[in-house]
Amino acid sequence: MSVMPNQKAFAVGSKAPTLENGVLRVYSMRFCPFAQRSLLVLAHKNIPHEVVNINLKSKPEWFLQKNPLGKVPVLEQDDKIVYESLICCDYLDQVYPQNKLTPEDPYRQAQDKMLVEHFSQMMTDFYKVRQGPPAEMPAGLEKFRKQMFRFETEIQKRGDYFGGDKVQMIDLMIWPWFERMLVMEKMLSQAILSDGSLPKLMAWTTRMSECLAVKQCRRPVEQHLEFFKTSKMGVPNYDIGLEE
Ligand SMILES: N[C@@H](CCC(=O)N[C@@H](CS)C(=O)NCC(=O)O)C(=O)O
Repeated sequence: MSVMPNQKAFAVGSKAPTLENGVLRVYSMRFCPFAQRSLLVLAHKNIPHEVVNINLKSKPEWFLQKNPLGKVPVLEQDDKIVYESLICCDYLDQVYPQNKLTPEDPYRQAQDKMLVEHFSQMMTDFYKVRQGPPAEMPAGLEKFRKQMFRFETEIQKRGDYFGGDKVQMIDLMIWPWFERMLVMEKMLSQAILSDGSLPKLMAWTTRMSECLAVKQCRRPVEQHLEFFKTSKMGVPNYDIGLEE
């Protein structure tokens, strides 16, 4: 369904690939959690699309013309351009009505958006811990775990998924960071999620891992680890796992 998802990243000086009439394209980066949000929605709704990967350290001029913020994801179709992951995902859910992901109830929609805000704040803190001095890691992780209880309590109230009895937008919007947390646990040899204190959330991660869209958009653990390593060295390898 998706074309070119494993194409090497386009860099500065490259020629913009031609976009055929009517084709929906997503500009992505293979390890970007924000771009993964859009890819998850596309997969869940079975929307035909093609993927163009961007080298974010050396962005093509033509990419910056599409999104002056210089970030992925970006959607493009004919003369339409949409960027910012949450806006892209809402747009896709409105334009492609199959497998609707947004709840009908406006209050529920507001609650879900607030939860995404809490999540974004928590992940900003988490990345600071990950990037910071190793000595500060235990205290930082403890704070992170405390914030995680909000999600444990929330899923207890909601059901099998944050969306209730089925995967909804809220589940897909937060999933990419859970994929990475599970990788971080391996990397740090430290329980972040799976120390037993967040049983409902852990059960949700297992359920989500079995979801088809999640399987289709996942990167292998070794690739995440390699990407993290190369990023930390300041030379992110966007093409890990692709043929030379
Ligand atoms: N708020 C944006 C964040 C997207 C974002 O930060 N993407 C990163 C890659 S993971 C990016 O494109 N970074 C390039 C840059 O900031 O120059 C969204 O939700 O789409």
